[in-house]
Amino acid sequence: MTEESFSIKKYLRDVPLPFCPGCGAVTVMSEFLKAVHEIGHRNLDKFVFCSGIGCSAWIPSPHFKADSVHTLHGRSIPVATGIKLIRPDVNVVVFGGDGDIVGIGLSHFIHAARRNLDIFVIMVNNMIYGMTGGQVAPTTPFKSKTTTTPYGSFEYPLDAARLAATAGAAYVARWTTAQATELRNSMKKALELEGFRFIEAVSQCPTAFGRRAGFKNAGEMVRWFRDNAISLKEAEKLAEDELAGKIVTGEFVQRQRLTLNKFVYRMIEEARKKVEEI
Ligand SMILES: Cc1ncc(C[n+]2csc(CCOP(=O)(O)OP(=O)(O)O)c2C)c(N)n1
Ligand code: SF4
Repeated sequence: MTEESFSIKKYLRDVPLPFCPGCGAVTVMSEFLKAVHEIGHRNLDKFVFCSGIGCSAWIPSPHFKADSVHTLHGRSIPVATGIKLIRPDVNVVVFGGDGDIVGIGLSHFIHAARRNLDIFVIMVNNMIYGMTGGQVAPTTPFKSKTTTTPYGSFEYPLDAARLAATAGAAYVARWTTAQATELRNSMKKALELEGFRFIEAVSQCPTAFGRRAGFKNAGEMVRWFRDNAISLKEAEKLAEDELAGKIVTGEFVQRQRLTLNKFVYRMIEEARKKVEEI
């Protein structure tokens, strides 16, 4: 069998993409599709995509040639829960921004990880509410200037990867868009695992975050990621104040636990047997 080369066009509808030039969402989109291709898929027929509202939520819908649900802001995980429970045979993948997934949607995120719901969540962490023009997000770096924090944010950012790992996720990793190969390999791994899988892709939003935070362009932001990304091993050796400004990347957890789906279907089977015995 000859290896079919990757062409992103095969996976995308002929609709213009809504992203600004240099937006990191394009890297996340293309690395995901390459990952799907590299593990042997040739279309997206075995997938259902779910997203909320935000720039990052446009990644799958309406662009992927696939079934997708564009839900309300913050509610992609509850909708994905319903889809996965009723259609355990499909791969349910959620795309969303940091505001969508760990701002308004935070409690759904924690509970899906706790329940080990069998879905794959890809969060594009651009550190801002991009689509609405650059308001501070729960992930905005300390002291960063945004439209709602003109003197700099005085809040400490949320660490979504560590939170997912603590809550019980099956697989958690964080990479930046400067680490496209690592991001893709991690996506390939997550696609083939079971349970709640979460990848945080730290990504550049040159328009709503970069300009105000003092970056000249998207390239400068990617270089910032490249120069400040450190591994979990390196991070272990640093004190808290030395970690300021660093982006800790790598695989945070990989564990096996019964998934919510398997548990629910097992219970249904047991209940059925009991009824038949009566
Ligand atoms: C219930 C609700 N509240 C607020 C909004 C307005 N809104 C739309 S997108 C968004 C935030 C987008 O930020 P994020 O999820 O991080 O995605 P990004 O655009 O940065 O990719 C907000 C607040 C909305 N659509 N619905
Ligand atoms: S506003 Fe930011 S996140 Fe939205 S498309 Fe533009 S660069 Fe990307």
